[in-house]
Amino acid sequence: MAIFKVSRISTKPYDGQKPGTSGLRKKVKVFAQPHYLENFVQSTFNALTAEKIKGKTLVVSGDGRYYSEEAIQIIIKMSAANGVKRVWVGQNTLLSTPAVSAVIRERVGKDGSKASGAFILTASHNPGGPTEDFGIKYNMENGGPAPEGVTDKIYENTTTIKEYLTAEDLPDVDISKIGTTSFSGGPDGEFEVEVFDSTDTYVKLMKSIFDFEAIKKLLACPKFSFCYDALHGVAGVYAKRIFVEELGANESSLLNCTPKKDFGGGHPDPNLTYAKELVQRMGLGKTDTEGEPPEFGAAADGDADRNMILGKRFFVTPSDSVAIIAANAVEAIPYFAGGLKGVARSMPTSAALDVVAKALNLKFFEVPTGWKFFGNLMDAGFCSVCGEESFGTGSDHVREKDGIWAVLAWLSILTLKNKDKLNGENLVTVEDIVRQHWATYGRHYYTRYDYENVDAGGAKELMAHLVNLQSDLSEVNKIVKGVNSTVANVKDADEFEYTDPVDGSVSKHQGIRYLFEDGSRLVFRLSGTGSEGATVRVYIEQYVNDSSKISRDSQEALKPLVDVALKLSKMQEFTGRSDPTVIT
Ligand code: VG1
Ligand code: CO
Repeated sequence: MAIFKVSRISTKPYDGQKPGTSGLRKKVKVFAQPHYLENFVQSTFNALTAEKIKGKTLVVSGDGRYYSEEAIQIIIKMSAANGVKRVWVGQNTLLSTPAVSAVIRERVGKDGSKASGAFILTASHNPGGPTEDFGIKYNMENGGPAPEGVTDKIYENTTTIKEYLTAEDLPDVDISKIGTTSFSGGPDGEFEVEVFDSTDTYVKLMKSIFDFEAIKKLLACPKFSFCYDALHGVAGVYAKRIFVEELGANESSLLNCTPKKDFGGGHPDPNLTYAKELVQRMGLGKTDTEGEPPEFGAAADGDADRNMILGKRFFVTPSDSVAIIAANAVEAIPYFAGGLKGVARSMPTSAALDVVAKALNLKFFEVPTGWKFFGNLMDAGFCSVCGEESFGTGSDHVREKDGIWAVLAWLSILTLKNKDKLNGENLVTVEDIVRQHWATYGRHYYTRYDYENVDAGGAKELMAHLVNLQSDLSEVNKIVKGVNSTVANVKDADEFEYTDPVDGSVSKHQGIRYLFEDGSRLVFRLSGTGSEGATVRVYIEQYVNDSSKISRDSQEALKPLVDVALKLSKMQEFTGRSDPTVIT
C-alpha cells in the first residue's frame, strides 16, 4: 500500500473565482494556471469546514470534458491531504450531473458508507476543448448545488487564500478501471479511491420511478419511432444503457452518444440552434429530411441535466413541457401516483405551470434562475416537479434537473395516452398532447433572445437603463405605444427578489421585469454561466386563452412584444447587435 505525506503549498489569490448561476466556469487556460483549481478546491474545503470533510466520502466526476482527467487527479490528492477518507469516481471521470446527485443520495459503499458531497466537473452547455470552457461546482449532502451562503463563503476564501494542502507523492489513480485503490498516510491514516460504474445507481433509480415494461411496449410499437441526441456529452452513456439496453430502442436511434472531450467541436446545448442534426432529423430543419421523421426526439446538454423535447416537425417549449409533465404526472408516472406535493418554476419560465397548479390546486413557487433554489423546497416536502425555461426539468427524485428523466417522463405520458392504441391504430402524438394542453389551459407564447458574448460594460449599462426606466411607467407606456399600439399597457415593473420560504434567505437583483395588463411579461437578465464578456437574455411571454388564437406561429404572435423589448432596452445602442445569437 502506497504511503503518502501531506504538503502545504503557498499560493496567492486569483481574481474572479466567484461561482455563477451554477459553479465556476472559465476557459481551460485559466483553470490550468498554477494553483488556480487548487485555490478553488481548498477554498471550498475551508468553507465547508473540517467537520464536513474529515473522514468523509466525496464524489468527484463530471461530463468528461477536456481537463477533467487532470482536475480529478488534483482533487484526489487534495482530498487525501485534507483528511477525506474516500473519493468515489465514475469510470473514465464520467457521471452526469443528475447521476452525481443520485449517487450522493442513494449509493451505499461496501462498508455501508454514503457520500457527503461532490465536486462536479462540468461547464454544462458551454463548449469544451483546450481553448474552451471547464467548470467546477460543489454539491451538498442532499445532492443539490451548494446554496448561496456556501458559494459566497467559498468566494470570500478565494480572495484571501495563502496555502493549500495536497499529497504530492500520491500516485495518479487509474480511473479507467473499476475497483478500489487504498493508500495510507494523511490526517485520517488511510485513504481510498473507488472507481465505479457510471450508470448503475442512476438506472436503478429510474427503474424505481417509471414503468419500464410499459414504456418498452410503446418503443416496440411499429407506429412509434424515437431519436435521441446526446450532442457528444455524458448523456450518451446513460442513453445507451437505458433506451437501448433496458427499453429496447434501436441503436440507430441514438445520435452523438459517445462522449467526447470537446463535444465534437460543437456547442452541447439542446436547443433549435445547436442541436442541428436532431432538428433536421425531426423535420424542423431548413430543408426537408429524407423519409418520415421520428414520432419523438430529444436532446441533452454536456452534463445531461438539460433536455429538449421534440415531436415530428414540432417543438415543445421547456415552459410547456414542465406544465404538461405536471398535469399528467400522477396518472403517467408511478413515482407520483400518491399525488404531487407542489410545483415550482424559475421566474423567467412562462406561467404555463401556474395555470396547471391553480387548476389542480397544487402548492406553487416562483424562484430565481438556477436549480439551487428548488432544493430547499424539495427538502421541506413542498415540491415534486419543477422546471426552467432553459431546457431544465426535474423532480424531487434528485436535487438537480435531469435530462434523461424528462425524456422518460414524456415517454410515460405518450405511453399513457396510447395505452389502447398499440395494436396498429394511429398514435396520439407529441403535438396532439401539446395542442390538447393548450385547449384546456390556454397557451403561453414564449421566446428567449440571447445576445452572447457582448461587451460587459454595454450590457451593464443596458441593465441600469432598464432599472432607471422602471421609475416612470407613463414614460414606459409612451415608448410601448410608440412601437405598437396593440400591445397592452405595462402595469408594473420591478427587479425580482426572492425570500426562501424555508430558510428566509433573500436573493436580490434576480432579473428585471416588465409586467403588462394582459399578463404578458418581458424579463431581462445577465447570464451567470458565461466565461467571456456578458450574455444578455431577454424573455418574452404572452398568454392567450381564446381557443381561436392558440394556433399561431409563436415568433409571429410575439413580434409586437419583441419589438417593444428591443426598443425599451435600446438593445442595439448598448450592445451594437442588431440580431440575437440564439433564439429559443
Ligand atoms: C443558465 C440558465 C439557467 C440554468 C443555468 C445552469 O443560467 O438560464 O436557467 O439553471 O444556465 O444550467 P444563466 O445564468 O446563464 O442564465 V446548466 O445545464 O448550464 O448547469
Ligand atoms: Co447542464
